[in-house]
Amino acid sequence: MPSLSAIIGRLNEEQNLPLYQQLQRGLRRAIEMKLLNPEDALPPERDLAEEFNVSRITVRKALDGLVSEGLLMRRQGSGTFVASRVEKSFSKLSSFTEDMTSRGKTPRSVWLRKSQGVVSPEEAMSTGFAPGTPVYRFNRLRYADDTPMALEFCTVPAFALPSLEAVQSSLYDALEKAGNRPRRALQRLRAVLLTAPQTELLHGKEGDAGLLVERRGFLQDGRTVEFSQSYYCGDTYDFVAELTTSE
Ligand code: 16G
Repeated sequence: MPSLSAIIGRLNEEQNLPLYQQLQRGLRRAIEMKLLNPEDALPPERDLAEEFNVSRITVRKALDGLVSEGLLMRRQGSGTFVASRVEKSFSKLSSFTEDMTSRGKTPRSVWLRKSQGVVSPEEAMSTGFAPGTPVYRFNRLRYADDTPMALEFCTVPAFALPSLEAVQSSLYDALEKAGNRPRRALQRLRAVLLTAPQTELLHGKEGDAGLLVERRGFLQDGRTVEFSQSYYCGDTYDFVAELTTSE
């Protein structure tokens, strides 16, 4: 990578714009013009401060702003990188854990709720479960490394798992072990406005556009084994599908 000052130019005390904003503007432009690419590592803050002849506090402030805009990401212990959008296949029946692992990221979840009960009227409508069917519910905030990626609500019929505690890090692993991993699924995607609590969890900004992906998974014999709703920040995901003509 060429030196950043060669890309961005020198910062100028004389300008009306504060130095940290000049640095931010330069980095933003460099990312937009693809002079800096996803996953490129930025030099350490100390080196940037020296290169641009500003204090480390100025550099830190500039980078903090770009991290919260989602243009940069920090990885603990290894520095600051240009953020990459996650491409997710819309035609593969994969799990969050598999999606993230295949991209070299470490999946992690923060549990918000794990409970058992009977199917709610709303769940009964989306799953076809008869009223009274025992279910497990899993609500997690899902991370790739240190970045929150999705807020997920899953409902699984109790017959599909040996216990509530069977799900530790991956729901699909637990279903697989029980011989009940979904083999087919229906999926629907729609744009949503994230609510204030959702944006807070996903580190977004109020009014951010989000994506809601709902999946209903089926066993080989046609029984529903999963109903899940996943909320993503609109700017972190690209959903990609391969289309072919039917012969
Ligand atoms: C994905 C699935 C979700 C499934 C979860 C299992 C989409 C849109 N949704 O997030 O339906 O419950 O993976 O992940 O892909 P896990 O096995 O890592 O818990």
